[in-house]
Amino acid sequence: MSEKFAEETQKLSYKEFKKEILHDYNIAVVSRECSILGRREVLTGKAKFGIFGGGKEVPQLAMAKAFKNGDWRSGYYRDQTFMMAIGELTPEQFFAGLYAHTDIKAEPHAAGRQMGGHFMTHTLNEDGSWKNQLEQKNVSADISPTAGQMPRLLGLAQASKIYRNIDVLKKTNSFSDNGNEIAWGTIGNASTSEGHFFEAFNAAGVLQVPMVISVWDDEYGISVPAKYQTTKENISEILKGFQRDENGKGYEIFIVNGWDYSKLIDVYNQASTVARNEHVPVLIHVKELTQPQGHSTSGSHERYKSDERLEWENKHDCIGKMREWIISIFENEEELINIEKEAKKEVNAAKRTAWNSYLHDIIQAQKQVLSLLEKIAEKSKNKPFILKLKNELAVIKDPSKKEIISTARRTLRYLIDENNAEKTQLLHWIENYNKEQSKNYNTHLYSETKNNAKTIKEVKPTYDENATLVDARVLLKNNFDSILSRYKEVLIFGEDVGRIGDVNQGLEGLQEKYGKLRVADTGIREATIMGQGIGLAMRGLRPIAEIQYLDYLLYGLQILSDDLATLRYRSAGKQKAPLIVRTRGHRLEGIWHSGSHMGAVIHLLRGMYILTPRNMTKAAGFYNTLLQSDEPALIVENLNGYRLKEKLPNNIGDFTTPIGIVETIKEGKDVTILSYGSTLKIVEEAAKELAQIGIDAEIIDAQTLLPFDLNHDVLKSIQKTNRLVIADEDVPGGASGYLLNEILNTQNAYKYLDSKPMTITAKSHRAAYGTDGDYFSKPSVEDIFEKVYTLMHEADPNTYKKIY
Ligand SMILES: Cc1ncc(C[n+]2csc(CCOP(=O)(O)OP(=O)(O)O)c2C)c(N)n1
Ligand SMILES: [Mg+2]
Repeated sequence: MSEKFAEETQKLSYKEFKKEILHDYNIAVVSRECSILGRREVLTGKAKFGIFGGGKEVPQLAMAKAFKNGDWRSGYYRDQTFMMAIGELTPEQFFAGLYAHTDIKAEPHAAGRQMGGHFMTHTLNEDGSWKNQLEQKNVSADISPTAGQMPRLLGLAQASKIYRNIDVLKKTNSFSDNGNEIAWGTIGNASTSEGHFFEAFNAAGVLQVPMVISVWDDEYGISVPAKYQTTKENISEILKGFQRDENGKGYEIFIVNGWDYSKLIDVYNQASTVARNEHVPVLIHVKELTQPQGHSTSGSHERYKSDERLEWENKHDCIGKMREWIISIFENEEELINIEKEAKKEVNAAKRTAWNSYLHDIIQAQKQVLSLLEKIAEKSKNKPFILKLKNELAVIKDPSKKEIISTARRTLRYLIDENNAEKTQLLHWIENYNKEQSKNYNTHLYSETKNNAKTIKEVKPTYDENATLVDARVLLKNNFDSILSRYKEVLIFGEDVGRIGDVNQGLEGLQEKYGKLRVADTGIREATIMGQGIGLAMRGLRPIAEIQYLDYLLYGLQILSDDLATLRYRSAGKQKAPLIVRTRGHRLEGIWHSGSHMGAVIHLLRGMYILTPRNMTKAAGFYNTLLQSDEPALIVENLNGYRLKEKLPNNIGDFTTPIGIVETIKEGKDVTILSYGSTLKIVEEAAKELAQIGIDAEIIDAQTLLPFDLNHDVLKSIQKTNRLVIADEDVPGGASGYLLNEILNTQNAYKYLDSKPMTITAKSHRAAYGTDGDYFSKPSVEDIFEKVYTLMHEADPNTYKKIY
């Protein structure tokens, strides 16, 4: 027993001491039994896939002891024992997760939307408002991409620093008690090979935030051993240079074996004290862990581990070692045998209860369909066929929803020319079942609460009679100034955002006014700038995180796509992170300054709003709208718009730009041209030239790509002009393809078209550098003029003679 642990335990009576250890042992063996039975459930076909925490139980007991109310975890799929130890996972819930039970009461970790082993706690009430995070243990919803938990972890930890150091936020709130909360991260040894790990690790050292990272080291990443993963096969060894010392701030680093229960408790205690009190980040390298059942249910580890390794793992199993240690102090094995026996019984019973509960409603549905089919068959001329379907469904002992509804739908094919009450009943059943399941599987991509951004009403900008024309960046800056003074929880950060007030001076002077924490420079590290935003937003702050140019969004895109954009969905509406991502793009020439991969962006970021304001007044309005809502969004400002003149509104900070509403910026009767962002300037110029030869184009600004045109105003325009052109700078089939699909398929505008719908896009190529490179890569005024003219020529060759 280590000294520190002995000291701590002296404070407890012998009885209490023993009770606590046996309690922990019990959690560990219950957790292990869950892993063992869980694997069996998958192999016998009751669940699709299993990934478990076997072999990592003991360090998680220690982490749970140091984890306090208000703290946060951002971890990965091995942490079932931790979840059990903090009281947030029962064996029954464990199996409900494995079966993908869609009732959130039975499966509170993802309501069946994620594979088992992905955990969370609820941070939102039913109405979408925040719960008091100080009264609970907080677990940010897990994601599967390895190291994807790291960027968010940084933000969760930084929130404590913000709450501790910004006076106006210190008042009692439900997120932080003077910044005393730790963000605890867990990651597998192999996942530390990812860039996200190193980026977040460095950033936390720079920021000095209370983040404790545990590396669960079992020397493998699926089948690939440490020698292919980590230099010197040792993550703490190579991170030694981060150790804080007289030369500068850095990390506290601990190394401990994962089977050493008492030492682990010491280490986690020390880590907790350092991180909580001093806001120093900590690395705990937990070594000598094992994976007794292999990586997951999709394979067995005997395929890639040597006999020696397997034997070593057997000897070093952390529960086995803990057991030996307990026997060495209490000299009594019987209690342990009893705990083990009871655990088996308990887990077996929990498994059965969870399965029955999961199946209950499904069996009801099966019975309903069987009875409907029986009645229908009696009346149908296709009786034998329907009875065959019925019988096939009847013999399925543990049916899936898919098997039931698919049988019901296939039956309809035998009833095509039959009409009776029974058929109507079946149709109703199918409709209702689809609706019910849609609630289970297809909800909460966006906020379904009253704070939904789409409900924020438009407030138009208003102007003094003699309103001044200003550089648009001044308008934006004045609006950010207003935002920072109205919303104390707003923080703006990114590369060059602080000292110089961003590369286009949209924040000029605001760091001086609001301080280095609220308007902050960051390192060049887009993935963790996004992660910072996500974590801060989860803890009640309102970050505006900047990606310097749209071209570099790709570095942060993975984390936005996998984490932020899925958060509400994967948590079934129980977590949110209302992060605003600010960037600028379009019309700087060259491969990396062409910035128009909007198609890629909208497809990867379903779950966020994608807003493309055509000027800074519109952009400012979007910020104002979003801050009144609780949803995440990306705003793409026009890079060439900051020096253009715009009229300064007199209601800065108050006016809003609505989400999902297009704007007609020029009325016309001959052709509808839809565009967005900076391409609109080119479209407007082309429209002027077209007007000179008698073609009257209607120009519509899409304004928001996700969601697009909720009122179907483009359809109304097409009903008038009967012609559609979509113009943008993306590749063919990119954002213009998406818009075309929305208009033709969702709005059904094809009925009103007299000409083939046309898209005018950049070439199906890469964009070249410079003015001329741009001209020959992207749509020009001439391109738009000629293409629209050709469209009109095809429709009316007498009026519009062939141009060339
Ligand atoms: C980005 C990404 N790449 C690959 C995978 C597939 N994958 C899942 S787990 C895993 C190995 C992780 O090993 P480690 O981090 O050591 O954790 P362990 O499973 O050993 O606890 C891999 C490659 C993934 N989930 N995400
Ligand atoms: Mg590993």
